[in-house]
Amino acid sequence: PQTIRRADYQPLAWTVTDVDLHFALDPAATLVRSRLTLKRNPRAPAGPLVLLGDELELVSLQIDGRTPAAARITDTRIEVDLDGDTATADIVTRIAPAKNTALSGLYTSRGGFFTQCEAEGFRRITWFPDRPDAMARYTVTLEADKASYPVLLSNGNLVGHGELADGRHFARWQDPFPKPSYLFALVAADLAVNERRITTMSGREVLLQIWTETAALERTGHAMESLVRAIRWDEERFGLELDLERFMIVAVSDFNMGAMENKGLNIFNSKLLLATPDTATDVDYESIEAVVAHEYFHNWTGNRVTCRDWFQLTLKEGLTVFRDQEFTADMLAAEGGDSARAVKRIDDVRVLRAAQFPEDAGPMAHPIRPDSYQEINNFYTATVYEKGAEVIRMLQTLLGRDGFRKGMDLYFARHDGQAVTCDDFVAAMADANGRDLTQFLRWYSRPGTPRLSASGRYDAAAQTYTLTLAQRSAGAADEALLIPVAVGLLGADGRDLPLTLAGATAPGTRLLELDAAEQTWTFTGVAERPVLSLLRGFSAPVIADLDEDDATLAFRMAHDGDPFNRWDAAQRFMERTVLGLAADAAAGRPLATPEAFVAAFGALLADDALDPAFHAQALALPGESYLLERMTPADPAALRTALMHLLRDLGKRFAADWLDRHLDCRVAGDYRYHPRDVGLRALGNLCLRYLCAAGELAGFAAAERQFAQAGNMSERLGALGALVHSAAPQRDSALAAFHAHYATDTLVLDKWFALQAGAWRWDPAAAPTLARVRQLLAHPAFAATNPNKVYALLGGYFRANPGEFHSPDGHAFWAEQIVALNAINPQVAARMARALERWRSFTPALQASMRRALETVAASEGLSPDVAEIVGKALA
Ligand code: DPP
Ligand code: ZN
Repeated sequence: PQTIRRADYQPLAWTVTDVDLHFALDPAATLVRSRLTLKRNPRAPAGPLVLLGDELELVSLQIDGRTPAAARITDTRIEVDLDGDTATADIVTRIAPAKNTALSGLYTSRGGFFTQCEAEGFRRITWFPDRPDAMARYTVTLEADKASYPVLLSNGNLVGHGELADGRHFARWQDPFPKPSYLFALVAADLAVNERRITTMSGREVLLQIWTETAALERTGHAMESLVRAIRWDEERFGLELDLERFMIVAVSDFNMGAMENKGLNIFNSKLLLATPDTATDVDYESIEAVVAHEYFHNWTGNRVTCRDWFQLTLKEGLTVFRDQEFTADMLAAEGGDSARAVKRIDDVRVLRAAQFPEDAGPMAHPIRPDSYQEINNFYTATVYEKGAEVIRMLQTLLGRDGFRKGMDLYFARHDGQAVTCDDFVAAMADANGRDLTQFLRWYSRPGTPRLSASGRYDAAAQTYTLTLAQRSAGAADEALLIPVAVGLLGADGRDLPLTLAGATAPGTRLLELDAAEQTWTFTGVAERPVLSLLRGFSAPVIADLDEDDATLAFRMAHDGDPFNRWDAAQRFMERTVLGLAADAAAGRPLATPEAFVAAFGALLADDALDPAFHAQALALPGESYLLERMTPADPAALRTALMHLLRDLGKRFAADWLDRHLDCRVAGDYRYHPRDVGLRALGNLCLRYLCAAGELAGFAAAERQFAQAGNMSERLGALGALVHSAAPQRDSALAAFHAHYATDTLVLDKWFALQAGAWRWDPAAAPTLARVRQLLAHPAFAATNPNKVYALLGGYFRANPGEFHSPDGHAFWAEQIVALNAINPQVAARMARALERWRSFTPALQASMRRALETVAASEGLSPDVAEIVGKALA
């Protein structure tokens, strides 16, 4: 496999100013005619015109009307030496969209044509300098059978349409903004539209459209509301306005990613667009709002200013994730106040810890701006996205909201219409604020999760508290990072003490800037021995190593004035408890939950002052994949035993309280997506989870009742999940009832697949989950060609069910499935392949079967670069 390096970047010798595309659409053989207007790049070393292709049939190539005498042509590359400063290339290509199961480039889905071009899909449509710094103006003509494909869409504005012979018709679109090829899109299908006109901040009227299959039209309302809110928010928070006359979103059922920000024509995986109370959970509603906003925000951060090369991916993704996180937080806070904002922060950190921390400790570890890759599709990672967003958040924390806004304004003033680098972004932040951010830039080149440790010393006589912070990064790099560390000090009554540092006093939280390996601060006027609350709001993406005893954790769990840290204290106490139990399980000792933990947990459960959404977060155990990562060696069976013990034990001991609280959480009236109701449903469902885990008959009955009477999907799925994650006798009949109710609803069936693939084995005599997963592979509603189905069933097993998956049988099954998926869809296969990359951290017995499975895949024939990179790096 070939390695691409960031250091090798060269500007294009020939740029494209205009592209004229013509598609004669046909599922079996689509003819693509392309005319490129070429210009020599005066700022680049001289070189040939380079066009890239992938699985294309070249029909003809002409330069300035003539077949070039000396073009060098391979399967993936055309090089032509050109004279002069301008040229025109005419290229005819034939492709087979119906055979394109990789879903990259132009493909068919349920009778329509759709595209996905990021990162390198455009070269699967036509020969092109397919890289993000080649920005051109596009005119696109689509021609297709009118009865089968009545709707023909592409980027920009509709400039012509009409009838053709033989029942065919055409539409011509022109995008006024130069764009890279990865933002090209077309759709040709039988679709219906939900549309709305709104007026933007400068008084322009714009048309918003959401296109879906007719039957799904009634499910587009929430997405439309979300889009309007996103447009308003970007105007208010960043002064950024929609720049198009028309903004379209199209839903598609077969899609590798969540959604794609093509200029003016976003294409969405239907699971992130379509929702009704009966088909979507509260979590789905929140994800849809966030992703609609995310893709819309890309219109500025990504499209108007794009990436120079793919190593800069976090330039647009980290920044846009940060923007969507802030948007969601503001939306939640508008209705649910600061507590709802804290819950959003907790959610985001849960994701970071569960997905990004393990990635950063394994063979795929990379800086948010990688230095090399083999297959760029493998670098749409939690590191580039979620850690990237944390890096942007730190900039806002350091510069303040206004300073950050000034930096954004300067970034657009300087770079609108350009393809730029992460350095350019940080330079705009630095210059707009008159601040040297050279040290901060190290966050862009440092892989691994830094560790932060703290030690405090209280001097009662001097009334001072001396805090020493130290940082450590894994690997060779010993240069210190600039880490913003928000701290508070708690008094014995649990309240924040005022913080005085060098004569200046802050009420509760103070931001320290740690910019050396070790640094000390002395707080004065500290009247009592304080308890430290470190890294409030998770002010930096680090692992904080705190040496707190049980009593301190229990104290912070009850009192920390920072809601994030209060939650985090509970998580730490839970982690300590679970890992202790897992060690006992691994050693064959009897399991007993420590009473100190039970007492602290009981107090938290009894706290009636807590907002329900926060309460649900605080009482939920840390995720299994996060815990597995914290365990040495990782022993999924022992961890599962520990988790089951703890859930059962807490469920039983507090059975009456869980039941009362469950009843208190009932929401009356019609479904609303509102933080208050969402929080109540989350807490009510969590109560059912503990009760059913404990095998409480009253819990089974309550879950069965809620399942039968549910007025919305959150209640229905919450109850079903509680039954499935238990030994309830109602388990199978509830699953069957759910299936019967939604038998023709493919999106909802994904939930049904995922739930079963993720099921724990509460009855030790029951068959392993693998048996059920194998059965479901043959279920008529399953299709290995549909990414959502694969993510639900195989992802639900490989990634969301470590306690069942990690066994020699599970690993052999994994190898078999990866080889099969590789032949269908390399991107999807590579995602699933990542489930074994951390194999070296497991117990020796599991390492052996994992290694065998990885070697089986590595040795298989026809391995895609996508999967080859993942297994190759794992085995290296
Ligand atoms: N569509 C994906 C996203 O928005 C990749 N750009 O993150
Ligand atoms: Zn994105």
